[in-house]
Amino acid sequence: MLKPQANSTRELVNLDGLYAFKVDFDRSGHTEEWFKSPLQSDLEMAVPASYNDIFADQAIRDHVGYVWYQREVRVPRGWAGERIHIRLDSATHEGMVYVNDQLVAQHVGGYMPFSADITDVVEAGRSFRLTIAVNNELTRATIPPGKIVVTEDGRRQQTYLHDFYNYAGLHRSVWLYSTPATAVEDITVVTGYDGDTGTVDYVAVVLGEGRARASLRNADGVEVATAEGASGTLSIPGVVLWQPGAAYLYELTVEVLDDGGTLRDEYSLPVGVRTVEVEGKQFLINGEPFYFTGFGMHEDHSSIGKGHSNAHMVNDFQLLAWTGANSFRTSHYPYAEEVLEYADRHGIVVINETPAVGLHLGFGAVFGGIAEKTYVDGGIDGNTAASHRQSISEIVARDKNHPSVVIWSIANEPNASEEGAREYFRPLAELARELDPSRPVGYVNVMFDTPDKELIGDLFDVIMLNRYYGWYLNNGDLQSAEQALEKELRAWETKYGKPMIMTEYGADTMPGLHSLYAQPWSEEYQAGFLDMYHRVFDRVDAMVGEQVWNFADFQTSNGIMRVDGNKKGVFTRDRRPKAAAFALRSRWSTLNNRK
Ligand code: GCB
Repeated sequence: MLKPQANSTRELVNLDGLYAFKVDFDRSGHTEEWFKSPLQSDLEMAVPASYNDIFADQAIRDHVGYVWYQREVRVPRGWAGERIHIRLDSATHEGMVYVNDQLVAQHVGGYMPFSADITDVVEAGRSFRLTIAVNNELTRATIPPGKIVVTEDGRRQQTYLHDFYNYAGLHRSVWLYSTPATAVEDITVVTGYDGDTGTVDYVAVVLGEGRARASLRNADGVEVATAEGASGTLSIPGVVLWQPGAAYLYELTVEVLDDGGTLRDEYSLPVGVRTVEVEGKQFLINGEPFYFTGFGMHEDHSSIGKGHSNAHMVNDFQLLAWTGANSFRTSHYPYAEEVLEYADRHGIVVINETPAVGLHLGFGAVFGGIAEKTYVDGGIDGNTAASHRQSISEIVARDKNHPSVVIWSIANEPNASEEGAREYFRPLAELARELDPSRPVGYVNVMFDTPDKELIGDLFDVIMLNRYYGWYLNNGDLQSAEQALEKELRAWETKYGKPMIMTEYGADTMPGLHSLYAQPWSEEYQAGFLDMYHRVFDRVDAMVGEQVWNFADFQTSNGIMRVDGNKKGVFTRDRRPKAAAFALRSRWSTLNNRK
């Protein structure tokens, strides 16, 4: 799944900006065929952004169902004879794309790109009406799952068991692009090294007839290796490895030539040469023990919600660097591709997570409902599993070539102790490994599934734990929390003997609330809480990482546990530091990142 690019054989037009916008309150857009004429609405909506917080209208914010976007698009004159495609970097959670009167693409899964070849329905030099219907509904068959309930007075409400607001819309860019008839359709690279010789194994999928060749340039643009054919190995004498904190990228170019030697297509990809392995209780990058520091994050900002913004992204990365973080987890869904590209360029290590969050129906009780069994028909069942397989396949297809990505996290806090958990997860773990044998695979464990109850850890390479001793348990009593935490970590170490990462630990904190005492919600309590966890991590051998929950405050659904969202951020939602940010900066900038 190659990201579109402009080069000597391909063109790319960005379609971000303002679109006509209409909310389908009566669910009549499809029957009335809104795509066939200009949308009857005064509203305009910016792309990319979530629409929820833009209109000062509760009905739009709470809407469950489709919204419609529309604009005119002109196909460049010079594209005659090329294949023409439309690509959405995401549509949350379902996108239906119409070119004039015709449906050209439909995709379910809110955090992944999809595209359609529209060559046969558009014309170079002419314009067309682009209409996109976006649906925000979540059901037990989607990833993440959710459930729509109907109130007594007939309003439909979206419920879900994950702790972040169900922002929706066109969160990422929209593109029109061209490719030649003979084209590079996909590239997969796997890197390694032996001594100071690096290797880049590449496999290219080529559409149409042609002779493929590959070349590799170093960061100075000097060609260092070439190979003939659609697959092969490029050897790099005196390789410079991609290292955490010291990124180095080569550029791989795959070209396709016709019989006469004329270039038909080319595609270039940044490549970082590095290895990732699990050995005993250690997590190795380039053969050296790596210790993760950083955060679980969210794509979340005020006004734009989950919309990608390069300015906000750069600012978030700068704050990560300021705290001394060397990594983050894309909790709880794949982030925009720009984020991974940035991490590649800056040597930030990423745990890449699918949107499989909320697969624990016992959580209903926590959110004010009832605790249900998880692995039953109509619950997390075969339909959910089919979407989950799609999520795993797509995240690997999109992100397999990023050196920054070192672990696939295939789920966050599923029910891992109930009967049915093993049957559900075994094939999914196998699928992830089969699709990418080069990276460790894990899932993130919830506090209820302690090592005495948990059933699936042996299916994975790393143990990733979210723990809240001192917050949801032992609230306000860090001494008891410290003992309980250490006891549990030692039990995990004994049970599996695998590397362990604390993927979440944190305390809700009101900025500006101070206390001399161990008082939950105060800035001092948050800092003291983190400090306590760090003491314990430093005593447990198998711990190979700490990622605080969360990088910044973020929006959630309503509930008595949330005050305008989740306040476990070390930064506020507008990215001002709480006291804990300084404490982390002091630990992480002095901590030897290799324990
Ligand atoms: C968790 C979840 C995360 C929540 C967090 C919390 O375990 O993985 O999505 O936001 O706890 O703050 O409760």
